[in-house]
Amino acid sequence: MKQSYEYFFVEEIDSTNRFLRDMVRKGDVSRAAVWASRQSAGRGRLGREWISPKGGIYLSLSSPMKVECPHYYTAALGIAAAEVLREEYSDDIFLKWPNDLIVVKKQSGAIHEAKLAGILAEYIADTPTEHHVVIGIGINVNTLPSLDANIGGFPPISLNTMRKQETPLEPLVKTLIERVSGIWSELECNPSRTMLDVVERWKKVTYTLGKIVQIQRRGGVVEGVAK
Ligand code: BT5
Repeated sequence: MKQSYEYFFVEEIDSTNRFLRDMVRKGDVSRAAVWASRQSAGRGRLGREWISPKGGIYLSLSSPMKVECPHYYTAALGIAAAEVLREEYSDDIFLKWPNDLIVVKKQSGAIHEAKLAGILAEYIADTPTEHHVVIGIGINVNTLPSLDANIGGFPPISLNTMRKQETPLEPLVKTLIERVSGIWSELECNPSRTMLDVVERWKKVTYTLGKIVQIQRRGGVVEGVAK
């Protein structure tokens, strides 16, 4: 059964994840989506910054966490975003494990990878009722942030640079919320079957399968081929 999600739009906020996390912690909302036109202090992982000017999508969703493995919620959001962006815009868009959406192009034999979107997942245990996830995605749509080339990582790319035209934000945000809340509702109602479904859908949009990956663990870095 599809759960209903409360929906909030704000013109500017420091961080949609911070805003939604605080509301969830206070018990004001449980299943909700917050979309902002811009963020003044957008957050990446490990204290990094997400540059968030007007023209991009900054969206966070929250849900009670029903399955034991919270990573399925993050994967589901990444899969939903990759599916929607691939269906609407380009097959060159992939989900790169664990939290990036990248565009991969072959040009004169060389492979170019650029970052279109990033995902930030937070798990909240100190809510008045049950545990929650708050997961946000930032997508470069009609704006291309300039990044310090010395930081490393992928160069940024936007839908605008790929398509050479502006993309209306609101229909894309609504489609994303629909798709994510659909999979999350399934995770709540039918966890075992949906977890299998998430893995199958992930295989269709991932760029990591068959590639060498490194996993940071307590005992050091483990390297292997993603299967
Ligand atoms: C991420 O972190 O990729 C997660 C970004 C999540 C942003 C969303 S927006 C809605 C919600 N509210 C928030 O406050 N956050 C979430 P990470 O893998 O740590 O990548 C951060 C790195 O990406 C930075 O250090 C830069 O190198 C680069 N970067 C920053 N802004 C970028 C942008 N707009 N496009 C591409 N790369 C960017």
